[in-house]
Amino acid sequence: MSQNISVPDIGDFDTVEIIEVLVKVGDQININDPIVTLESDKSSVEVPSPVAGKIIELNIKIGDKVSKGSLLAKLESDSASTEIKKEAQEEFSVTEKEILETTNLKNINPIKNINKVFDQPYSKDDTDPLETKEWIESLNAVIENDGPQRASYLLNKVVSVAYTSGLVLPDTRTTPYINTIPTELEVKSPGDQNLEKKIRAYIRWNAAAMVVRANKISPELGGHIGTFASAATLYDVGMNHFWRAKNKNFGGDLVYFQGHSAPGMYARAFLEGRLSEKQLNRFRQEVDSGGLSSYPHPWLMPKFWQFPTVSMGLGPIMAIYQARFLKYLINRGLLKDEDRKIWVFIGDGETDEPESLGAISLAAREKLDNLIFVVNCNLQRLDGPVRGNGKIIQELEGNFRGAGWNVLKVIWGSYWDPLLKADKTGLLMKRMNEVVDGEYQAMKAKGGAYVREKFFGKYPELKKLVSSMTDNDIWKLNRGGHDPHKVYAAYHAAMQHRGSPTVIIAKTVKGYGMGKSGESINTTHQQKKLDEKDLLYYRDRFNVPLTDEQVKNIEYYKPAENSEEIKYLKERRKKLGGFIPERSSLAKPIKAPPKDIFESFMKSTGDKEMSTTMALVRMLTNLLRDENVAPRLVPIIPDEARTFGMEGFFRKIGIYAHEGQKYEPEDSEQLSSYKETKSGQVLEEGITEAGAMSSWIAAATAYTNHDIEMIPVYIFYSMFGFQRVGDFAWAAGDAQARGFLIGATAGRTTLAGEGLQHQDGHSHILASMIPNCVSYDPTFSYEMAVIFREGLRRMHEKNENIFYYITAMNENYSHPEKPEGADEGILKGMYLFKEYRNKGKIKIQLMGSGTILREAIAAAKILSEEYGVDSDIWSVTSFNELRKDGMEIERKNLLNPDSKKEKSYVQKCLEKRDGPVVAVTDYVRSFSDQIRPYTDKPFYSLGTDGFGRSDTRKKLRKFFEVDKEHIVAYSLSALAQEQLIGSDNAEKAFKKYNIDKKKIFPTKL
Ligand SMILES: Cc1ncc(C[n+]2csc(CCOP(=O)(O)OP(=O)(O)O)c2C)c(N)n1
Ligand SMILES: [Mg+2]
Repeated sequence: MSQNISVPDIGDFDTVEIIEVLVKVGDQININDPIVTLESDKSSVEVPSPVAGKIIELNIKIGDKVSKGSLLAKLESDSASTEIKKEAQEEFSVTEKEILETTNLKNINPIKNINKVFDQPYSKDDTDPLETKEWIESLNAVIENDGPQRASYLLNKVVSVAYTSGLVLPDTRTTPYINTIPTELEVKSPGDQNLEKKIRAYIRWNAAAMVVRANKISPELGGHIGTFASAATLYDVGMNHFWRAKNKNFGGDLVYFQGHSAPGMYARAFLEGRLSEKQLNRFRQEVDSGGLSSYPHPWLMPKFWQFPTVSMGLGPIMAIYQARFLKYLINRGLLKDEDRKIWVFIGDGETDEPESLGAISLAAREKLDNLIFVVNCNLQRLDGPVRGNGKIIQELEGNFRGAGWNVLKVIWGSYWDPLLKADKTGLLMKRMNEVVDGEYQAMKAKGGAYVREKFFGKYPELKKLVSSMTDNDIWKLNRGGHDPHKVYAAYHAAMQHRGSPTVIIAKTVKGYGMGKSGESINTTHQQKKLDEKDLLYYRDRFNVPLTDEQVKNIEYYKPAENSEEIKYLKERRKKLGGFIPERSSLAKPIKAPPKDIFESFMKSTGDKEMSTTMALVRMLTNLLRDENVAPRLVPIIPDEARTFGMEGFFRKIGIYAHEGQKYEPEDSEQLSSYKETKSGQVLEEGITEAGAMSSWIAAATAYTNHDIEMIPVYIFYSMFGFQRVGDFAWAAGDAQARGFLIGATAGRTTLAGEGLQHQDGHSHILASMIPNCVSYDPTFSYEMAVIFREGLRRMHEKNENIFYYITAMNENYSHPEKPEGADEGILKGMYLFKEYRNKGKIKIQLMGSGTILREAIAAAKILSEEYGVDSDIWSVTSFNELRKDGMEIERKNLLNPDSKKEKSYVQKCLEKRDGPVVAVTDYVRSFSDQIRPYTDKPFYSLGTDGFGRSDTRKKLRKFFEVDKEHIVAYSLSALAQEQLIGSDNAEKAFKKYNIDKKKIFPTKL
């Protein structure tokens, strides 16, 4: 049966042009195959076929203008069914089913299989304990007779009814200051506690010894002892029982280690035989290769560290988006679901960083039950207590619970269990609740007698409770994070939990075991020296089998290979699939797409005007037709797709949404409808550059973390790029990210109306600071195409560990044909775009980049026609790349004074060219100034130094003095300064163009 294919609703546009016809008569096409590409002045979008079949008639050609309803083609359909609708329906029903499953109370907050509510001791403030007892007994009766589900229902019902009658309800964000998991429900560790304790002691010792040794070599070196000392148990339980390594059968759990706990990871790797004593001795001495990096830096230890975490706050948010990206890969069918987990270790002080907690609601919304945070609450940060006047654990519990996380508090160790049980007054819990962190910290610094007095002494009943205990017994009352049983139980519960992410909030002691030298004191963080006495104390505290002499020599301790300890440690890791951390990649490279995908961009656009952003989006659309590239592209946008003309991607490849689409979008009839789907490809992040950047990093490092090469393309307002998330970009460099960052709406004068906060005139300078970031500021679509294609080849086919930053503009203009042989120059950073040879007497070298190159081109014409000045026009695609080349060559020449001097690429380009250089960009002058030393010529730069402001492009370019008139006038003045022409030419131009010589320099305006 024949069927018409017409233009669907195209939104805001009346008529649009057909720029590509993607089928021909006789083609057999599938449902959703693109028929034509339409382009408005803002974006291009493909029209998909609503049915499958054979094209029997084409009713349009390239260049035709069409509107909604215009007939495009006729097709002999395979079936007249409305398959799209059916497909959508199926997707919806699957999603709905899943939603029902995951919103099920049982999954979100598994009701524990308890028999009855624990007998609460009477509280002193209870005015009617008997009545309270009756309520509790009723609850117990429901639990026993009708089960916990019913009990939970009743409680919820009572609370909501109370709420509607206006009763002020208790604040339920937090729970009492005790462990979340009741003692009787703790799952016991199957491990050999005796051996594990010994292993932990050796690791602690070796970590501290390594730091002290480094510090002995030079006080400039050293590291941190106190942090790992507080976290050793938290790491060890994970290493011995939970964290599964990557191997040929399993993708591996991913663990984000707290940056400055690195010594502990090295110390364990030493026992495992992965690091030698020699390597430990080279902690923080990396220059002569083979040293161990201060913190987790994949760039410096590419076979070991996976995640750069030491800049506080980046680890947690990157990990959240990592967990989300893992689900994305699974939902898109690119990875199989192996129930891998992402574990994240952060300090309690680190939670002050907005990035640490800023994305926790996303984690809950996305139901990231593959994510487990462990917050090590040692109550201290660098200078002092984290919340001296409050309780960080309670504060975090409130935040995470409020966001929808499963919260497991591990506050008290097993030694407290009998006391809590024995207390019939309720005062112990009351006291636990009322003591603030500043006091808790002081108690661990001051000993058992102090605790008896200050903690238990407040209430006579509590003092009595511990009257039979010695001060030492009281001192031994341990904190949950140091108790392997409690930690195991929490980890186990976290592993079982489904439907939301889990946070384990563990209470520990900073500098645990360091005694007077650094246990729970305000200066613990920076303690990197331990004198002999301190070392002997530390050895004794953990029973490390070293002689006094060995301790004095700060020897490491490693039991023999066939010792029980080493055998156990290795056997545990073998069971868990290998060692952690370990960085590797088995990803297959992606074959760069054939040239023809980019061919159309090499031609002139004639009268047709477009922006480089549009050209890029078109390029991406073309790439989605390449079978190798298409599935791996990850377009990432923080709520600006429409600004960049990318809304066509919504329908074409879908927006990733783990629950699919539970609503019919308002614009469902339109070609660019807002389509959310479980297998969606676009990551529409909302207004979070930090989140989008974290997603980009996850995708850009998928080749190592998931063994699959992905091509992330993150498009953002260039002003909200490096300036906003510069530290992430730096971390991306460290992590060896591969992918594209696109700074759109770039250029101080090109993003006209938006004003000071939006107009970027320096992102390239910021990008230039990252050693493995390759950056370009192209003007024409063929430059963009050549650069993008090379980026694909270098990063994703050749696997170079670099990433690209490319600026794209929103100014529409026509694009010329690519000059013959320009490719090499485009990639190296400059090429001769055009040469004026009218009079052949006086010459000037005009350089420009981005949209301002066009001002230079216009200026060259004026200079030639009106002033008889010839010019060479250079399109500088990358001042940054030219600078890198220049620096390297200069260094080489300095190192080899006797050898023939090599020339930098800039020198080679200019050596046979006459006249001074005038370089002009839409960026601050220091951008083009970078190549000043390599030109061997007088050099004048024009740029947009100063704060932006809103106005038209024309006025802004005049204001910043980068318009064609200023280029002409300043060029003439430069030639006069070089005594190549008289100054009257420049004066004439200043007058002609009304250039106010008294105008204040724009940086001061
Ligand atoms: C962004 C950033 N700011 C500052 C620092 C310096 N710094 C390193 S550790 C630290 C204190 C960390 O305290 P916490 O997170 O509680 O970790 P702990 O050592 O107590 O486990 C600070 C301020 C940093 N690494 N990163
Ligand atoms: Mg801390």
